Amino acid sequence: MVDHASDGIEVHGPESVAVGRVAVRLSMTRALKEMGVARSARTLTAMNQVDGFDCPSCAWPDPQAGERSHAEFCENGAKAVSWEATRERVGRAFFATHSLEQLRAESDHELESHGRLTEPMYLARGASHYVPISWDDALALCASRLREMADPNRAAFYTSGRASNEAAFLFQLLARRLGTNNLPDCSNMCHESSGAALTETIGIGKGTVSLEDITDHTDLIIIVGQNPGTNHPRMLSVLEAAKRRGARIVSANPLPEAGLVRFKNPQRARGLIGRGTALTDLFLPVKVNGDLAMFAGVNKILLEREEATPGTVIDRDFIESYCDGFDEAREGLRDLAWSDVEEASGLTRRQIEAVATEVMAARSVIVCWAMGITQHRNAVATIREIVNFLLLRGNIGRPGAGPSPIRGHSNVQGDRTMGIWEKMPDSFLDRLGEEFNIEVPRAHGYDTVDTIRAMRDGKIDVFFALGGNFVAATPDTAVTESAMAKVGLTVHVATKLNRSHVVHGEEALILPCLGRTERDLQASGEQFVTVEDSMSMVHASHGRLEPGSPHLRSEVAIIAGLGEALFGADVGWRAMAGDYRLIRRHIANVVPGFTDFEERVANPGGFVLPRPPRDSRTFDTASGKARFTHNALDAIQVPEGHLILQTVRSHDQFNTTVYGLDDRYRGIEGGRRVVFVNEADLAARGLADADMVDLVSVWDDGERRARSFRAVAYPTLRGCAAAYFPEANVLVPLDSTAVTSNTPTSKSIVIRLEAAQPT
Ligand SMILES: Nc1nc2c(c(=O)[nH]1)N[C@H]1C(S)=C(S)[C@@H](COP(=O)(O)OP(=O)(O)OC[C@H]3O[C@@H](n4cnc5c(=O)[nH]c(N)nc54)[C@H](O)[C@@H]3O)O[C@H]1N2
Ligand SMILES: Nc1nc2c(c(=O)[nH]1)N[C@H]1C(S)=C(S)[C@@H](COP(=O)(O)OP(=O)(O)OC[C@H]3O[C@@H](n4cnc5c(=O)[nH]c(N)nc54)[C@H](O)[C@@H]3O)O[C@H]1N2
Ligand code: SF4
Ligand SMILES: [Mo]
Repeated sequence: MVDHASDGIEVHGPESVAVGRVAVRLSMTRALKEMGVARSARTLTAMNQVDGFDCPSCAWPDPQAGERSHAEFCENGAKAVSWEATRERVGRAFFATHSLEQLRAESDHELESHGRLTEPMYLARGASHYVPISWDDALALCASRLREMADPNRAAFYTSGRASNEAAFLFQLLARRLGTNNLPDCSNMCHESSGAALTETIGIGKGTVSLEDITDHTDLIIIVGQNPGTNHPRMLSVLEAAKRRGARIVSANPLPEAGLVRFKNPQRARGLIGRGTALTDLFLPVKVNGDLAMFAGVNKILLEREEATPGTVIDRDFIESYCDGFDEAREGLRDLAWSDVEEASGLTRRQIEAVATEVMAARSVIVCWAMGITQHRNAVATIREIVNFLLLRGNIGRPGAGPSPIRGHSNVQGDRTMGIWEKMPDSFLDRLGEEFNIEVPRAHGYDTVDTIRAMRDGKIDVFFALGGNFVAATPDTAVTESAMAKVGLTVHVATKLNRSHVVHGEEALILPCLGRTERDLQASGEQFVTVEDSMSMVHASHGRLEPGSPHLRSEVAIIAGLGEALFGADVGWRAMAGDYRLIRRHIANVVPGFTDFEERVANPGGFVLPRPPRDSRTFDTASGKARFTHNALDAIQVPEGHLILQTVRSHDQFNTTVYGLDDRYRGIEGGRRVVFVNEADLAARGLADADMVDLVSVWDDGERRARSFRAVAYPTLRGCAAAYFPEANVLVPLDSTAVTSNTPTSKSIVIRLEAAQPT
C-alpha cells in the first residue's frame, strides 16, 4: 500500500449539516475538470433517467419513473461519472515510459488519475513493463493458462459489484462451465453478514423494503452503522420527505456523521438557506460493535413492558402464526444483565429505554444498516437480533416495515441474484445445468478470504477479476500483495489503472472495458444492460457517451470471447455477445423472478423482484417460519491501553477509488492519513491533536503497523477510533472475520497508538 502524503493536512472539525443530491458548485467543478462542458451536460442529464444510464456509484434506488427530476443524482454520483467519463487516457505510450516499479510507488489516487485504459496490455514473466497485446492473443493466452491447470479449482473468478446482470450471469456461467464455484465477490467483504442472517431467519438474503415504505408509510426509521450523507446521499432527500410526513428517525453511530444530523436539500428553493432540516430525532453514540447489545436491550425492554401490560406491546398473533424460536429468544433476553448491555453498547439503560419508547409509539418501523453493522466478528448475530426486534412487533410483511440493508455497489445485489456466489443453492445450479446442458460443479468454492489463503498457499494458477481492486480492497494488505505474486496469471477487466494491476501474478493481463456511461454497440445493434438496486427493482441502463477508445470491449463481449476461446461454439457465447436479449432469455429460464424479463424490463422504471416475506409473509427458512434466535453478547476483548479501530470512507472516495484528499463533512482537508480519536483517549496516552502516531494492530499471530497518521481529536466515544479504508487495511488480520459470513472485521480492529517511528 502506497501512502498518501500526510503532511499538509488541514483539520476544521466535523460539520453538522449535509447537502444531498447535487451540491451544485462542487460536483460541477469536478465534472468540468474531467469532462469539459459539452460532455458534462450530456452525461449528467442522462443519469438515472429512464432512457439513460444507472448511476455507477451506489445502489440507492431511483424514484418511480414519473417522479424523477432532471437532475436525479447527488454530488458523489456526479463524481463517479466524471471519473469514468474523463478525457484523460492511459495508453501504450504511458506504459512504455512507466515501469512497474515506478507505478507501484504511486498512490491509488495517482494511478486512477492517469485516465481511462485504452487497449489490452500484457505483462510477461519477469518483464518490467506492460506491452500492448491484441484482443485475440490476450483471450487465447488466458484460455490456454486456464486449460493448462491440473484442476478447475485452481482458478478464481472475482466480481466487483458494478458488473451488469448480463455480464455477471455470463461470468458465473463461464466459471461453472469450466468446473469451479470459485466466485469470490466484493459482497463477501460487504453485506455477506446481512445475507447470512436474513436467509437463516426470514428466508431471503436481501431487504424487504421499498422506497414508498420510507416516503409514504413508515412511522420510524432506525439507521445504524451507516453514513448516508456520504455513501447514499439521495437517501437524505427520502428521509426528509418521510420527516415532513411526520415519521421519526433514530440513529446510532460512534461518529456524529453530518448527514445523520441535519440536511439541506439543494433541490428545493429554500434548501440551501438556513440550517436545513434536523433529521435525527434521537441520536445514540453507540460504541463500535455495540449494536447487538443495544438491540438486545431494546428487545428486553419491549418484553418487560409486554409482561407489565399484556397484549399491548408485542404482536402475539403474528408471532404465533408466523414465527418460531420465540420462547428461547425470550429466555435469553430475560437472563441478559443490564450491566453487560451498558458495558457492551456504551449506552445507558435510559438511552436504550428512549429507543423502546420511540418504537412503541410507532406502528411501523424500518431498520436500515450498512457496513457499521456487517463488518464485525458478531455481525451475523447483530443482524439476527435486528430481525428479533422487527418480529416482536410484526414489523415485516406490511407497509412501512421491515429490514433494509442498504447495499453498496450499484449492482452488487443483482450480481448475487445472477449467481455470483461461491455457495449458490443446488436449485439454481440444477436449472443452470439444464438450461445450457452442461455439468455444473456442486462443491462450494472459495470466497474472498479463502481465495487469498489459496493464493498464499500456491493453490491458484489463474485469478480473473471482473472489475474491482482486489489487493487494495481486501484485508491484510501485506499478506494479500504477496499472495497475489504467487498466482500464475492475473487478469483484470477494468476501466482504470489500479493497484491490483501493478501488484500482479507471474504474468498479467489488463483488459479494458466500456463503462456504464458508454454506448455499447454489438452485432445486432445498440445494447442496454440491466441492474438491480438495493430495494430489488430491476431496470435497464443505456450507455450514452462515445466509448473512451475504439478498442474497448463490453464486459459481456470480453467474457463471451474467453468462453469461445475456451469452449468453441458450445453454449452460444458469440450469439449472446451479439445480442444481450439472448442472455436475458437464459436469465428468465434460470433465475427465479425473471419470467418475461425482456417485456417487463421495457417498462419505464423496470420491475420489482418477488420478496416473499413482504409479499405474503412467506418465510422460506428451514422450518418454513420466521425464526427468532438467541444471540449471546460477545464483546471484543480490548487489552488495557488499546482502542477499537473502525475503517470508514471519506466523502471523496468510492471504495479504493480516491477522487481527492478531502473529507468535507468531517472537516479534513488535503490528506487521508488521519486517525480520529476521543481527546481524552489521546490525553491518557500523553498525546494531543496533531501528533503523529503509528497504528499498531494486535492479533494472535503478531502485530501489524500502519505508519505516520495524524491524530485528530474527534467526538467519537472513548475507546473507539476511526481511520480511512483502504489505507488502514494493512491492519486487518486475514483471519479476523465474522462468524458464519467470513467477512473481514474491517470495523473492529484492536489497535494501540504509538508515537510515530521514523520510517
Ligand atoms: N460516495 C461513496 N458512496 C459509496 C461508497 C463509497 O466509497 N463512496 N461505497 C459503496 C459501498 S461498496 C458500500 S458497502 C456503502 C458503504 O456505506 P457505509 O456503510 O455508510 O460506509 P462506511 O464509510 O463504511 O460507514 C460506516 C458507518 O458506520 C459507522 N460505524 C462503524 N462501526 C459502527 C458500529 O459498530 N456501530 C454503528 N452503529 N455504526 C458504526 C461509521 O461511523 C460510519 O458512519 O457505500 C456505497 N456508496
Ligand atoms: N478496511 C476496509 N476494507 C473494505 C471495506 C471497508 O469498509 N473497510 N469495504 C469493503 C466493501 S463494502 C467493498 S464493496 C469492497 C470493494 O472492493 P472492490 O469492488 O474490489 O473495489 P472498488 O474500489 O470498488 O473497485 C474499483 C475499481 O473498479 C474498476 N472499475 C470501475 N468501473 C468499472 C466498470 O464499469 N467495469 C469494470 N470491469 N471495472 C470497473 C476500476 O478499475 C477501479 O479501479 O471493499 C471492502 N474493503
Ligand atoms: S445516491 Fe447513489 S445512486 Fe443516487 S446519484 Fe447518488 S451516488 Fe448515484
Ligand atoms: Mo460494499
